[in-house]
Amino acid sequence: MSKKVADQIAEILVVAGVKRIYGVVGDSLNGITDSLRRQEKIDWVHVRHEEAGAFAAGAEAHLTGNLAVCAGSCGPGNLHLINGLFDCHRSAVPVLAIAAHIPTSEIGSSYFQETQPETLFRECSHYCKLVSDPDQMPRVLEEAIRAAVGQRGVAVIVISGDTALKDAIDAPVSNVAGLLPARPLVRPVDNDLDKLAALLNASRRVTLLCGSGCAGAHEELLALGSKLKSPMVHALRGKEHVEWDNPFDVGMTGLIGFSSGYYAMKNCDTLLMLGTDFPYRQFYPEGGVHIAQLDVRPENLGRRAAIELGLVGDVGATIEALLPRLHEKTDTSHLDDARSDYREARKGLDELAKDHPGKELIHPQQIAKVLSELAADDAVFTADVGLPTVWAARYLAMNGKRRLIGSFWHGSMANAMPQAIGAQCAYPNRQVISMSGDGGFSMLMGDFLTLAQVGLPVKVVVFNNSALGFIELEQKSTGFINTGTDFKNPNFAAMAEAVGVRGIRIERPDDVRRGIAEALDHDGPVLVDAVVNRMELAMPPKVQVEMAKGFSVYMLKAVLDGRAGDLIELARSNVLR
Ligand SMILES: Cc1cc2nc3c(=O)[nH]c(=O)nc-3n(C[C@H](O)[C@H](O)[C@H](O)COP(=O)(O)OP(=O)(O)OC[C@H]3O[C@@H](n4cnc5c(N)ncnc54)[C@H](O)[C@@H]3O)c2cc1C
Ligand SMILES: Cc1ncc(C[n+]2csc(CCOP(=O)(O)OP(=O)(O)O)c2C)c(N)n1
Ligand SMILES: [Mg+2]
Repeated sequence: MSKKVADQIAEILVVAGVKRIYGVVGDSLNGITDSLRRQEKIDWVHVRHEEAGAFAAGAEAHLTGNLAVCAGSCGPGNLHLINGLFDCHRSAVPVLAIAAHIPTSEIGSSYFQETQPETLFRECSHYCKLVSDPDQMPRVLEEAIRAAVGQRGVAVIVISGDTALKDAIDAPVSNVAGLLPARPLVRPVDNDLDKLAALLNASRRVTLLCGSGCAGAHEELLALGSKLKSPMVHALRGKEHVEWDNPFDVGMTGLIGFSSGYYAMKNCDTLLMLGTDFPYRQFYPEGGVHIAQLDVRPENLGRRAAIELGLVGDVGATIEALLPRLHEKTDTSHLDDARSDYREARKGLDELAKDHPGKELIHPQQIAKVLSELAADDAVFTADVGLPTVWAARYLAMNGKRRLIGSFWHGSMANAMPQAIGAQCAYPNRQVISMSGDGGFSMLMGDFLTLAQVGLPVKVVVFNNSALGFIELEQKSTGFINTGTDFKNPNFAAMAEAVGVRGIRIERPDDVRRGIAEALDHDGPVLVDAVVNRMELAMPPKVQVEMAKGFSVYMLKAVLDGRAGDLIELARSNVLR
């Protein structure tokens, strides 16, 4: 049999190191899935919903740093990919989507299932091209792969089923080095490093704001902190890379962050942003504070706060070149103050996670804390958007081996379990824990069946508060009457058992540790149905009124903090106007 375009696609993906494709089959994809079947080198991971496939691919790409692939059949099949692909693209992880298309001869005739994939995927990709002739191959697929890997994000190839079944042209396929050139090492020029050093040397209280761009630069970060005696605040996506074994870490800042993070940034005279795109402008210091920013992407400089110095470079390489230019500071008072604020904030949060004997209600914080205590050293955690993100950010202890993934930019519900599927496929022997909301879990619940079908030992912990809790809290705190937030949930543990997955229901604080230990020890997929307190008063302490102006989420903090006085003040300035 002559080589088909579909075979060529499969071959190129093997060269690119692709191990599996997540998707749902369809006639327009049959040529490709059949090539994979014959080739026996790439697994087809049969998910129940294409969105779950895209989330799974994104998680695999996030964890491994390598290209991951998902696919959908024409029309609705590839439309279902879109939300997950937005997440991958916003998270800047290299994912290729194969969007199968209607028959070539029918394009443009409002045919059955017709959409315009090149338009639809444009917004969530760096590259989106139609393959309509075998002569375009292998070039188009190779370009797509280089775009996804090089620019970090999504690339889409659109291909009709009939094109995939045409004879391939006899063209050479790139080797790995040609297909996947290594990332360059970028460093600011000496003059810029001198300017940054002069600014830091002249400052008394330097704070570092560190994001995911600090991955792989832990040692350099610590050396910088030590020389400058500077506290380090992390952004959520920086947590897994910055927080651990770090005597300079003073917690996260932001809506769901720690007050110590906020104050360390407010009380500095120079803020140095390292590999972060932390989005919430209200949390940046104002007036009189110098801000410098280092990022590999020039377009990300200065878009969150007014900076006076922007440098393009890699965090690790730049710190290395910067260190010899810095004078060692001796005054530790700024760091000491921030560390002491951090200890206070940590103490308050840990108090909320305690199991008080005789109490009936389980605090969701207790679940998260016990998960952190009992999980494996190299566990992968995924957390749903909503309150599970809050619990993950506050209670999971990172250690340089553990990983944490969420939908932190796109902010989509239902991300955690599908991401856990991708994590477990990529790392079959690691413990993978999905911290799911009951809303998030039930939104893509069909793919719970994938755990049993594919044999993925994911531990799904459902924070069952019978509500869209995050939004309910927002509604309550901003003066809305709760609407559309409650759930009539089944017993999720019994439901799990009915589909062949171990189910453990936890209803009392005394049972939390035992239930979670049993789940983590189980040799296969498990669902923990953790019945937790619906109205959890859990926002960070000591949020100042001035932060809240025009920003309703802060009212939430005032309510949850029990500071009625502040609330009235906030209501006056925000709602009663
Ligand atoms: C419900 C909810 C609540 C949230 N609340 C908060 C909150 O309170 N606080 C919070 O922090 N986040 C919060 N987030 C997440 C938030 O939206 C952002 O996603 C997060 O703050 C971004 O973290 P980051 O700066 O590390 O981001 P990234 O986007 O990962 O930023 C990394 C930056 O580093 C650059 N970079 C990459 N590699 C390098 C390198 N080698 N050298 C130099 N630069 C590099 C990139 O170009 C990018 O600009 C929340 C999300 C959700 C869903
Ligand atoms: C797809 C999608 N729909 C709606 C929202 C708005 N939203 C954000 S969090 C949330 C509630 C999540 O509820 P659940 O998963 O039960 O978690 P909880 O906050 O209750 O712990 C909603 C509706 C969203 N972010 N994504
Ligand atoms: Mg809920």
